[in-house]
Amino acid sequence: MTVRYTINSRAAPAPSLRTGRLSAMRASGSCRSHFDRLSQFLALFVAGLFVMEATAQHAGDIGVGRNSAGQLMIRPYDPNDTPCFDPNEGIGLLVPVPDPPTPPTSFRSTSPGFDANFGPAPEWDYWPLEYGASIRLVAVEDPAPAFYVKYSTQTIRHAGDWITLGSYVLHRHPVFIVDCNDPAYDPIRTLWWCTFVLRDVGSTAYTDSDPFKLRFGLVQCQPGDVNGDGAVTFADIDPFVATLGAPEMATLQQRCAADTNLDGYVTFADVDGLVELLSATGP
Ligand SMILES: [Ca+2]
Ligand SMILES: [Ca+2]
Repeated sequence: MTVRYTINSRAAPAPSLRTGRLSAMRASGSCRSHFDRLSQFLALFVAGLFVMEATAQHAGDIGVGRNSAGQLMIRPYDPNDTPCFDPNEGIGLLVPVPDPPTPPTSFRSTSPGFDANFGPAPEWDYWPLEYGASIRLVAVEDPAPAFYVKYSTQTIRHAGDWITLGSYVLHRHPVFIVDCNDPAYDPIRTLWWCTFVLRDVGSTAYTDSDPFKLRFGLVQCQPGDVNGDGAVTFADIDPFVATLGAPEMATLQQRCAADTNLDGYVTFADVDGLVELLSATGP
């Protein structure tokens, strides 16, 4: 299990009843089968007590390199190597601006950044960029509602937008922003994201990286640990069901932990994920 981000000292803004309810209702068509699975699981392991240990958060910046075929790539995470941020696992932490107790006008993060100065990793065919590279971060989808990325005068608000990351020795920290004043901002949402590629417009002419999704949230949580006791057990089922039924009444921490499929909301689509987390720990 992976701890995904660190606890934010500030509570969430007052949640919206509307969007969370609508999300749950949109997913309700499959609620019967999901609850059937949960019931079957409970019957099967009713005597069990599952404990899930957290591992260290993925830390550091995103390593920007290329493979031997000349395609840009991000450096895979290795717990025994220099820490780097793996978008497949890590989630960036947003902080409120301005500081509490003033109501925030935005949530922002400058981490992870992008760094081309990691060493080679031959086992992954990961190599440093060569002189002449000029790398951009390019959005390949519209960012999540109310979410955008900014560096200096460059902004990513739509698919196709880009910002400059730099040369073969680049090390840059764009600002990832959730705008609370955006009409599309939903305070009950717990995650925002965008999918990007790395693009070389320099003389090295590397091909685009594979797409990767960067996610950002407001708190750290362990998926499935809805009661916040540090483990995923049967004791999380009741608070999960309560959060599912009334996400607007749950804490930010509970909504984060109950969102097992990482779509930013607690819906019936998260039931399977909870079952899998419970199953993964074993009786
Ligand atoms: Ca728990
Ligand atoms: Ca979800």
